[in-house]
Amino acid sequence: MRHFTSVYDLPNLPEAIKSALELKSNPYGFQHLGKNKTMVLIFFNSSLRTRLSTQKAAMNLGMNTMVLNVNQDGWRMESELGVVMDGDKPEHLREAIPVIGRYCDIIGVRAFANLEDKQDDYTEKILNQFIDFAGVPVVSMEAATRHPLQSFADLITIEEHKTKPSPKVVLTWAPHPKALPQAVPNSFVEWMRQTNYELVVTHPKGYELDPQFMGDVNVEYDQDKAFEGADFIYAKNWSSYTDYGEILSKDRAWTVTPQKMAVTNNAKFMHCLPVRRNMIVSDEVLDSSASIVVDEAENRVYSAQTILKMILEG
Ligand code: SN0
Repeated sequence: MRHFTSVYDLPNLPEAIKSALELKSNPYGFQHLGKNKTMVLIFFNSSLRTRLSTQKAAMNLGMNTMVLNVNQDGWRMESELGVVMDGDKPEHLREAIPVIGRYCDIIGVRAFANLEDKQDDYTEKILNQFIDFAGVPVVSMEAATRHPLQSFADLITIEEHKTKPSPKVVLTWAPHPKALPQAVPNSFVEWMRQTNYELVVTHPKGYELDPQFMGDVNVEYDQDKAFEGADFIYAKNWSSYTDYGEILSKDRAWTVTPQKMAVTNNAKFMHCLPVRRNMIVSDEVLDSSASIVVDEAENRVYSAQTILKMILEG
């Protein structure tokens, strides 16, 4: 594996899960792999878990890390090719990316969807420039359309908590005050489709995800019905894909509450975090023993470490 941007970059998913669980029980066994190697983490957007867990993963493997918050600490970056750079962006990605590549062995990059131009976002304009110009392996730390390190951690977490071989997993839309990208739900569906779990997606009309990610996954527009007998509830807000980037609903009837959880099979509650309390999920659910959001966040270390280990070995 050279770059990691989606589940399709993994040669073997069950092997990757096994490797992640082994690293979790023996995190420091491969420090020789990262000796004298450097990872640079580039953030175009905010981060807490991704920043810390990816650095921790790299350090567990003996690597050094450097972090740059573009647009805050660095020069503002132009990403359009062929433009006259007479505005407020002094540096072009076309130079910045290969320069960063000369300073390190792996680049991690976070570049969210801008939610203005569907075409720009869904062709992964920024991530692909990194892949084209970095000269070193590139790891997505959430791009415009996918968040693969998150989905991998989600899968590891379900594997640890499941009590039957093929649990019922429900991805539910939930309300939020801001327009958010589709990256987390797209990716979650993409990874779940590689398993033998029963996957159901529930959301209000108008929030249909890109068919490229959904394939033949079952959509149940009635959230209560979707929750029946579920073993895992994965909540997430996203903005509309068809009405691109629009907020069509802030209906708090979709907030995950104890009443909704009552029809599940004692389901565990999951969210990638950060989570808006009493918008996405009520305090009672998030503070209950059903919530495994912190376990999920912990597993971000081992999803990242598995990927970095594979790249270093490659
Ligand atoms: C991001 C998203 O893609 O939805 C990152 C999730 C890992 N989430 C947010 O930007 C939340 C921001 C907010 O205002 O709640």
